[in-house]
Amino acid sequence: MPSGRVVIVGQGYVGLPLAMRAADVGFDVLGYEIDGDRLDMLKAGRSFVGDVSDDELSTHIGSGRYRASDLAEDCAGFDVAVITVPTPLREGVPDLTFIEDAARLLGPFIRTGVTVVLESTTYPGTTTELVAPILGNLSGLVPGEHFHLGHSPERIDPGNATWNLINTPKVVSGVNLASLLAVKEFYDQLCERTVPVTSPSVAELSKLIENTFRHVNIALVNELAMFANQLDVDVWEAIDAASSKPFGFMAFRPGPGVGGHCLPIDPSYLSWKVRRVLGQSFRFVELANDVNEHMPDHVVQRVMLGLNRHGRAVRGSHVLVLGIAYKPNTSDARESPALAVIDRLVQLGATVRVADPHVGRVTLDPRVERVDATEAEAARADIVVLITDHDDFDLEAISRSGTFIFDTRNRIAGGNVEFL
Ligand code: SAJ
Repeated sequence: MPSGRVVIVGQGYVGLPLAMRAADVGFDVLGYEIDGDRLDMLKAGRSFVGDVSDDELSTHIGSGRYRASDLAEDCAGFDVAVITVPTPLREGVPDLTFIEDAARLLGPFIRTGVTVVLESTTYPGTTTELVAPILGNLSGLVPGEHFHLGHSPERIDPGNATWNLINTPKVVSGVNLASLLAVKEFYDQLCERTVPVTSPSVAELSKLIENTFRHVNIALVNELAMFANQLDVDVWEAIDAASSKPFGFMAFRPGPGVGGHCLPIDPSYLSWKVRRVLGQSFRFVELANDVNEHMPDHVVQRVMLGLNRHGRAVRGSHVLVLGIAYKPNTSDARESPALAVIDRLVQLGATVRVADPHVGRVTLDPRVERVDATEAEAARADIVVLITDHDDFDLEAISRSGTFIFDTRNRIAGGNVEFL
């Protein structure tokens, strides 16, 4: 039975599941969270992370294995500390202030023999060039020599019913062999399989490769979809046919754009590093960004053309948008292409109603009305635009309305439907 004190800095969709797993296996866990609302919820045993239930959180609070805090002194005495804070972009530039703040928080509490791990997604070199000096300077100890330091990329896919922290292989690294072994030892107690690599930079790059691979391939099929539509070839059927190849192919499908907390952001950490250090452009990433960021405009253009064929201008038309979330069956609207499509349609003078049962409060133009996705609502519209294909949308009812539908996910059959 593992024992020891674990501090996890950042209790979001990565940090809270990690905290729960560490408590599950026997560690005493301190979840450090600076957001007051989140902290209040955690202390009350209420989870704001879909993959963590209130029961699980309350059980660990009740057993004394988990507590949440925003007091720096509560981090004292840790054996293992994991940094799971956001790494956003600010005007296209990586923002590592949360990582820096976390390192400054932990630095004074570093003791000989402890282990610190960075999980946040970032460009190669962050662990050794940014985190290590802060920890070393604040503790007076030497990373790798007096305490262990490494990087282990997060692979949490919120809502994924198949793959989770336990059964997803975990890449682990250390600034030296002793650190690698210490980081590996920690995660071997949490995960079924760890994947040691020779340096934190390799671990950091591996994560960026995973998401850049998706971003670039999604951009490929998005650009292909725009051309195939003009060539009057069904790209969706062609991708399905290509998928029959049992080797050497992975299907990606066109969409209204790329949202979420990973794909629109992570690849730009790589291209920024290449430009900053090498003075060169990572053309695949920059091109993929251009294509994927263009998709909301392409959707609006197709809506305009569709309305035009039905003798209507966008201005004054009633548009029902189905979906706000960035991908199906999630409440997450971060970077969602739906937000850009809605804004552009409002700017063009359309009356826009939006249906998304998963997404709660979200900032929309005050003229946009939230409605239910019903046949009646579809019948009131001049066009229905499917952006996010949530499983609980009754798409047959929407199609029965007879209203012209622009389907960006190729989910609806019918003579009144056009797709991306
Ligand atoms: N998308 C497409 N076409 C596709 C796949 C996705 O347009 O063929 C769009 C989605 O609609 C969404 C965006 O791209 O707007 C991102 O979709 P995603 O399936 O990549 O989902 P994410 O952003 O939640 O990615 C996460 C990542 N997980 C981690 O970073 C730990 C990613 O590495 C996973 O591969 C992905 O989940 C997954 O497989 O579910």
